Amino acid sequence: MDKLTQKAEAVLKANDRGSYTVPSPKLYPHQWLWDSCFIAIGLRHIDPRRAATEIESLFRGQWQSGMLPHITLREDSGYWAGAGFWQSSVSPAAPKDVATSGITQPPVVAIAAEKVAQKLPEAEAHVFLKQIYPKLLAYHNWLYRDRDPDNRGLIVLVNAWECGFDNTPPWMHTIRFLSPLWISTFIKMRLNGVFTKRRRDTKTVPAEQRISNIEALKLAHLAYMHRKNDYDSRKTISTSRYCVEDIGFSSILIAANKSLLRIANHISEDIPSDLSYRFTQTEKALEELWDEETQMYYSRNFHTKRVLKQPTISGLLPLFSGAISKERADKLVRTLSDARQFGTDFPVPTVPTSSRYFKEICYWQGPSWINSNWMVVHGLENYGYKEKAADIRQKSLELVGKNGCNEYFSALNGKPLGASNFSWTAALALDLLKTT
Ligand code: 9WN
Repeated sequence: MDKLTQKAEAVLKANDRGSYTVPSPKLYPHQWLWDSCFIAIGLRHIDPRRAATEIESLFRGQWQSGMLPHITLREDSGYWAGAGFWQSSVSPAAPKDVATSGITQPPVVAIAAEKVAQKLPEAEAHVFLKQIYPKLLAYHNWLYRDRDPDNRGLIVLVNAWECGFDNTPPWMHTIRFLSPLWISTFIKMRLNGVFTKRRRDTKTVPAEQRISNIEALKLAHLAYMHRKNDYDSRKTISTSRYCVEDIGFSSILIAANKSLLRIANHISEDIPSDLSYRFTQTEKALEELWDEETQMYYSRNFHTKRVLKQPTISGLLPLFSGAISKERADKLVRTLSDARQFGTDFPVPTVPTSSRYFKEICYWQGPSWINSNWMVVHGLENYGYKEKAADIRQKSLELVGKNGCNEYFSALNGKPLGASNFSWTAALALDLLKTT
């Protein structure tokens, strides 16, 4: 076995909690939605049954409404936004026997389920998909029913945590003036230190590599407002100004919708026609988020329809959706390869280096992450850019091979950043290695 495989397998083993895997034992001691999906995609190469369990375990947290929460919580973990913070029981739709968060995360799950099934013996794959399909369907139904109030096909997010790229510039721009009284009082009373003590991440990782206290408190405020609405998405969307039609989320959803259609076909089920119509709407609606002037896709404020013109890697994810034209794809690939934008020595930066928001070592504001690289690689393959895809695949593997399974890396010099032994880095490195 080569060294990288050994290292990655060891990380996944150490972070395994039986039926699910924690992203990082110290920093993230619960089960996260898109993390478990990426983890299952890698685990399928080692133990496809365990990978299937990783997906199945996510659904312990599914709400009666169909919502899949971004965190399914364990007790007494010390994570600052735990069960007492979310109080999921305020919603009658929340599961009774397990505490969860009240928001979702990028819908990678149907993609992961399809990929895991490909590695199971056919009879087992059939049983797995049969059993998981109604739950996946309920989740996609919830996204369209509760998060697409205008029936346009673009999913509305109520918190930056939902997009997965937490402190990404367009979201931080959206909440720049959000200043509830409790946060200003908090600042006036110089309580910063109190919150810093509650945070585990800045104890293990230098603070300048993480989301700032103020940004995190603002996201906590958005979560609190949503909780006050008993996590009723329609209420929150109609009352909150901080709602975003997120380009990354909808791009991933398109890819996931396609997986769901193939899963349905595999087990001879029919997706309800009104839902499959909504799928096609999302594909068409991506075009609304294209900006001719800068030749890029952006997220948009749901209420004002103002485009959030802070370029990020999410604007490249329409490649992953496979739903844009070849002409648009060509333009994105040009931007991806441009040395002044995304074409760094250790690609792909989450924010282009030319942007005034680029920060080399700060979380989702510049560093290269293996999950976004994985989506870019598949996006390039969708459009036949084989060499470019192979190049990013190779560079991602080198990053992990040389530096370890860190959470993220400097896009300028490859320096490992964030948590070490991070599960999805290990899992997706395995997948990148095994699927060449
Ligand atoms: C909040 C677990 C998660 C990832 C997210 C990443 C980070 C949490 C946090 O960690 O978010 O959900 O505490 O910062 O931004 O993408 O799923 O790895």
